[in-house]
Amino acid sequence: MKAVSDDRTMERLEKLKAERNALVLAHNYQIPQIQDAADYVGDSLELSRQSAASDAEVIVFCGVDFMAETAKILAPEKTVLHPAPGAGCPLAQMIDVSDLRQAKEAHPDAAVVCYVNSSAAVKAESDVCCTSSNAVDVVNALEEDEVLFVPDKNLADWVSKQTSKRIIPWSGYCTPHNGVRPEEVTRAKELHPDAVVMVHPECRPEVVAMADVVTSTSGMLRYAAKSESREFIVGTEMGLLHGLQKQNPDKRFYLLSPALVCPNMKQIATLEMIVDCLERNEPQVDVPEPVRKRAYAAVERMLSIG
Ligand code: CIZ
Repeated sequence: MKAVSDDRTMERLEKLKAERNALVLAHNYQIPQIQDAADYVGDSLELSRQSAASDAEVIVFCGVDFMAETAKILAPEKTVLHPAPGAGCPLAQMIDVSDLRQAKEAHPDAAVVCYVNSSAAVKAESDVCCTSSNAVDVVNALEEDEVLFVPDKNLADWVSKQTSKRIIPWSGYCTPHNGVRPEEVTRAKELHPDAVVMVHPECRPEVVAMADVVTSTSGMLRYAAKSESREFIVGTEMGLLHGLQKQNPDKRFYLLSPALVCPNMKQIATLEMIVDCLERNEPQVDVPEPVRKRAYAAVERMLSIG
């Protein structure tokens, strides 16, 4: 049941949004209350594109830090607010610019492809960015036969199985996705024998090999909507279950593993946090212009590939 205080907070939020010409964006992994209050819910790239396309002056980005940074990279003229500035992405933190520069020196002929789960500084040091839904297309569109793929080793493995190019993986991983074990897939299939198993390519290769569908969060939403199946085992962060269930009330969704919880995504824990950052006009996301321009080039190149 919704509390009266929730309604009051929503009223304050709507008033502030109108006064500030603000848009609230929430990632698919946010808690249900934040997803329901947002103007748009989606994956990081969809949301960043949304922020660039909108005529809002202020964007409140509910997600982890690299996502809010990507919005700022694509929409530098806007004020981008991040209600939980301490909400980082451990995967993005598994690579830094000096390590990447060293790897580039060790592989001078390789193109550098960075997953969107990376800092603006790492994007700026890369040739092109990718998401989990376009990684194979991005890699195949490059002239180079060798690709330094950073920072997710599991996504790199997934891509390497679908390209003839030599993929040099980084060693990073997403803790919740990498935490799913093959035995959990076996058990979930026993419990729900008619369910389709959908997993994110950030899962380990052994888990990916057992899935029926391997795709991004938005890919899972699209797949579940058009599929004739009534039941799905979901191998991505638990926040996506809210969107899946909301869009498909007649279908059933089961979380593959209790490991699939990202504590950083849950740092935006109340609507008040969004109201508060709009009232204070902070914390603001800042990306230094020289870094932003180079990171923008890597993102733009990905967008031109499609
Ligand atoms: O790019 C995103 O939003 C992430 C982290 C995952 C996905 O598959 O949407």
